[in-house]
Amino acid sequence: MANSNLKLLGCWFSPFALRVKIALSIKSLVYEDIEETLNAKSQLLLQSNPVHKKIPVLLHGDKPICESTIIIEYIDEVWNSGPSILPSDAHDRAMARFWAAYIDDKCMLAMVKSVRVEDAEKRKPYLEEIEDSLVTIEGELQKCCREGKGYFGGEQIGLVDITFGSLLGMMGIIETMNGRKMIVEEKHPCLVKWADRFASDPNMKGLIPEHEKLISLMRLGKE
Ligand SMILES: N[C@@H](CCC(=O)N[C@@H](CS)C(=O)NCC(=O)O)C(=O)O
Repeated sequence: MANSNLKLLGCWFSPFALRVKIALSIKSLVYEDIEETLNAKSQLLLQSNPVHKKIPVLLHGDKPICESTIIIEYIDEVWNSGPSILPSDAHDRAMARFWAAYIDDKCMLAMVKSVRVEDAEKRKPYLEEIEDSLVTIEGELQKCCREGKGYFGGEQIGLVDITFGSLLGMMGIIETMNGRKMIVEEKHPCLVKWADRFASDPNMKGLIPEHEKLISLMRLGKE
């Protein structure tokens, strides 16, 4: 959809910016993708998100919207140019928000901590936390699969899919760092299929950051 007057302040490697890009793609919205540098934040970013000073920020005209999940919900409310990202039923919507919060509070937090820790021994408890949360997320996805749904959101990518799917790049980094797969067929059969489906969904075209680029960035950050 042309002329939507949208700008996204983001970073190519950010899972949070990726979430917004996926939502914009689902709604077929054209936007200006503004790549920020986080070591020297632009005046536009500081003005647009003076509280957290973080990306992503979506500018709709001159109005800024901050925080990835809030931005996704905003996009879903304002544009009906594609499938709904949140369910129409209030209880289903509450459950989608619950699982998105679980993924961020349990899985993502442990993932971020594990990436930051150099010592492999000290990393172990975080890897265990990630594994526990993956079992829980697999359990929820199995319920969706039994109902014949391909995604947490049903037949289309929804809020929970976006939230977890945006972490697959970081999961790849963790797998490389630790020399083993985290999402495996024996423990997470539905998640394995879901991850393939998610990555090859037309809405994801051109959005997934290259694994090698992410690894180089992480190595640079640790030097
Ligand atoms: N809760 C925020 C997190 C956003 C976030 O952590 N962004 C990072 C980049 S991935 C950032 O801007 N960091 C800059 C900083 O912390 O100064 C969201 O969901 O949008």
